[in-house]
Amino acid sequence: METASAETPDSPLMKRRTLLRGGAVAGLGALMSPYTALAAPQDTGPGAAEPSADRLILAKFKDPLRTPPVLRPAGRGGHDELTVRMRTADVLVHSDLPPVRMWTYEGSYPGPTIETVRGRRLRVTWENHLTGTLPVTAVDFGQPGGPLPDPLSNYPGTQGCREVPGVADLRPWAAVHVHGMLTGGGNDGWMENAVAPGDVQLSAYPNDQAATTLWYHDHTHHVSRFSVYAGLAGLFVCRDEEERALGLPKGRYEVPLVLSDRNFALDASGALTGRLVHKVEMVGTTLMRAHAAPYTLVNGVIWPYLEVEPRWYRFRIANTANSRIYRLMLLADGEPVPGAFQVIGTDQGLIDTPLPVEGALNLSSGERVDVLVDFSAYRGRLLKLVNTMEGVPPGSCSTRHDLLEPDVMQFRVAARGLAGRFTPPAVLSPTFERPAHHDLPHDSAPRWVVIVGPGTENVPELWEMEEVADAAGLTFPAAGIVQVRDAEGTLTTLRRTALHYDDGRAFTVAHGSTEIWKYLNLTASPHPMHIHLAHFHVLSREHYDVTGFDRTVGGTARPAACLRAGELDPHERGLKDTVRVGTAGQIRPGPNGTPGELVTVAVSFPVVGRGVHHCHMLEHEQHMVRPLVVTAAGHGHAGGHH
Ligand SMILES: [Cu+2]
Repeated sequence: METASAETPDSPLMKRRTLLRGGAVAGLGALMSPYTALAAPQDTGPGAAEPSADRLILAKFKDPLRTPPVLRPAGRGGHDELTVRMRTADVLVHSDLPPVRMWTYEGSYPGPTIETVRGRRLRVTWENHLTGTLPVTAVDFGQPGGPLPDPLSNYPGTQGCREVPGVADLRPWAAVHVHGMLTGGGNDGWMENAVAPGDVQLSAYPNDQAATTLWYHDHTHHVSRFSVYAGLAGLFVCRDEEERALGLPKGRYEVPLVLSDRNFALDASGALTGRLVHKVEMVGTTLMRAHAAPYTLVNGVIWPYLEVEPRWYRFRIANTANSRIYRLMLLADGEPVPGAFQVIGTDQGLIDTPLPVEGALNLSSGERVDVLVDFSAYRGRLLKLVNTMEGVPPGSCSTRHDLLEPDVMQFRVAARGLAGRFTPPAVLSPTFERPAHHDLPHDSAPRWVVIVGPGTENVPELWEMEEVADAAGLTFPAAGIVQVRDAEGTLTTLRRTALHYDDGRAFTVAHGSTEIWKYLNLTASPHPMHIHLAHFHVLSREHYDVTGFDRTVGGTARPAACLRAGELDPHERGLKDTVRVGTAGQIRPGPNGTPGELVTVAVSFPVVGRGVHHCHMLEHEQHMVRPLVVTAAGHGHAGGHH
């Protein structure tokens, strides 16, 4: 069989046989347990399993991290081809938990990592072999009067919750989107073009973009929060010569860390059953709190450990959780290791030079980051990767914000071993450039997107706006009118043009153009905003006083006003496809306690077609989504005016 290159000798068929070997249960190289027949690995390093937080039952650091299987496409003359089969499988995620029924790509969770080479056009046949109804029990809970200090979502099981109607019977339709892939609208996995079991989605990908980590996941309209949660997510790696020349850690020293969170049902005796539970808190009757589940998985293993050598590693970290934001820190003896993460790449590729993360590595749903970590100073010691909250000591819990168990995973550093001669290259991508002032469009007004909450659907709203040239006749507040006073004192008046997915007139963009988009967050929580058919540079993050917004009317009584410039995180200084539009610091209780953020991005549109832009919190995706059209040059005017 012809292959893409000497380094990709495995056909999809061969890979599939490998994946299927071992039967229906995807194996976990784990300690002896009721659910694994595998022998315990020889464990000569430090470290042992530890109890997790109260009522979470499962031990931490009991199972080794596993790495998703790799799929390499096969060459077919001028392009590469790959078949990926979706199927229902029972997956081991912890050695003391029964196998978890999931919807998967190729029987594994996360799905296999698709390894590709830049410039090799790729055609993927996504085959839907899924069976059964959604393997997730969806529930909500809540009391009139406000959120609970220790919400039920911190704990396993469905006690005290209501079942969400209509979810148990969901059939496995699927629409696969390769997040961050620059491909035309016809191949992007349009969320309404779902395919039924027995059918296939054929998608072609130019695969001609900088080396980076993308990820593929289900995007079926209305139900992606359940289908992705059921297991439909995996990594897609693109490599190129520029990256290869850097000599970055590779092989077993290059490790993907796919983060997600899940919850499970309990049986009558209080034991975990392995049945997936999706549980959200309703605040009064008007707002669904951001989804968060108590068990953190890395590469599909709950709180794993990884034995590492005292040397440099490269980690490709992807946040594939439905909504949880990870603020990652590396702790040694309970203390944060400053500069532990050296950021070398972002959503869309390598940056110019390594940047140390001094505080937390802040990764919201959909974002990826490429980091280097040096373990050579920690011979024979245990390090922990933890999730943190602003205002909470690193490593401590915060039940109010669904952080009952902050630990993510453990690194067991070998006492012996060579550190090697690797040092991070001073120059990573010689072709990477931050946009200069003259690169930015100056002759067109920016696009405005305002995030307002809560709306009529229990989640915030995404408002597309247009500038009002003459605001003289307006009185404030007025529904759908938002005024913004920027850092220079300039007042801009905006009028809402669209809100629901099927409202008229989508943003229409010329192919190859660059536009300035401004995201203004008027809500009390951060939202990761994602644009299909595009990539962007984050230009600025600014803190705004948004207390002048009248939620009852739905407009500003006083303009949203710039308070100060904010900081971009190191991983926000590269090319991206998803950006956190935050709340300018710690979320404080009360309607007026949260300053907003204005995030400005310069977006480029290298491909053509109909896509969407949306919030990547999957619980918001169904409602905070708008179509987006990128047109070929001249098409909008051909044939004259009507
Ligand atoms: Cu959102």
